Amino acid sequence: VTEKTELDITGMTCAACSTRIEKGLNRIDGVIKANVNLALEKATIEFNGSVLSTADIIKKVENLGYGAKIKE
Ligand code: 9UX
Repeated sequence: VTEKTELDITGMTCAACSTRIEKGLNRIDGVIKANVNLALEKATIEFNGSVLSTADIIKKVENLGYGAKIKE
């Protein structure tokens, strides 16, 4: 099942930050497409919901050193 989630990202201060997060997320099994917008401090992720959850994605972002929460 393809799911889509939008996250608010904190802690990004330069363009390489957003690239790091994008690459880190795109490397994970089950992530179909991750896009990180530095200016909007937002990440959009398409993923296979039977492989991983939004919580797993948030953990990955946190492990990379940034903050993430589900966009309200
Ligand atoms: Mo830029 Mo971000 O030098 O973790 S890559 S601040």
